Amino acid sequence: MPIKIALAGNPNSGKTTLFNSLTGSSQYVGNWPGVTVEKKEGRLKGFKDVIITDLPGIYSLSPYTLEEVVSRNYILEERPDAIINLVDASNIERNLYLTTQVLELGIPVIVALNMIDLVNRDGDRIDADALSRALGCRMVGISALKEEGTETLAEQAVALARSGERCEKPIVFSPRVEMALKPLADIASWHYPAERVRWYSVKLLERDQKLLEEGKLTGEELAAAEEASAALEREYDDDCESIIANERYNFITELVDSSVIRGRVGMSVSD
Ligand code: BGO
Repeated sequence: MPIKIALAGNPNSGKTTLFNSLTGSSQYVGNWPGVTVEKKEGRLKGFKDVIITDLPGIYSLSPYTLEEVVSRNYILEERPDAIINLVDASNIERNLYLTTQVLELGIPVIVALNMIDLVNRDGDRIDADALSRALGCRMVGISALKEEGTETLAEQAVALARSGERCEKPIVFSPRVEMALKPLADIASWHYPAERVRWYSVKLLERDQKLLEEGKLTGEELAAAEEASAALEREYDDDCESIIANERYNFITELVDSSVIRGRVGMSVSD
């Protein structure tokens, strides 16, 4: 069985550039089943038995756009051996939003901080070790355009896929949200393998339509999940999807503040 590695990232994060660099001429292009979204796969250069699948560019793993649905279905159903999450390091704050979700899927993840050449050009510095510790996953700085760091990324991604080593889940949410997630994790653990419980408990709290449509949960479990979401919403006077999104952004803001050193005072890394 070949090793499967998926490439996930925001639109414009450099996925096409990286995919071309990693696979060279061994690419095949088709469509994802049933939809007119392009599917690209290729063999990783230098590795006979490793297939890279380029997922559509996405900002989130919500079930709202075709690209999001295609990406999450592939990850949840095909279970790649590892995910390379490509992050535009010159726009790190926005890109890490997807990262916090990818890390919940229970699949080994390596984050590739792309466009490091732009970050360096601007005199900014990213403390990748601090980011890696806080996110609980491996991290490699690369420039897909200049093909710098891409060999190291490929080697580390393959090693990760072979080892099956899953990341430690980062502490993203507040104690109150964690409290709401606890009974949902108990419910999810009846239906899903342990490594996927985090993903499904967050999705249950958000009343994710695709998950509810799966029809795996009993009426009693659905009622308990609804009560957990409704209680949190009453306290926050906000809907669960927004509560979760806000907490992700708060976590990322703090993380970026403590791990990105700006070369030009008053400028953000993306300027
Ligand atoms: C244009 N460094 C730099 N500096 N740029 C990069 C890097 C990197 O490491 N990686 C990618 N880019 P895609 P998605 C462009 O096309 O791979 C650039 O959507 C231009 N085009 O070259 O397409 C890459 O697949 C005119 O830039 O991303 C591309 O994820 C002027 O990031 C862009 C300037 O890369 C998006 C840039 C006509």
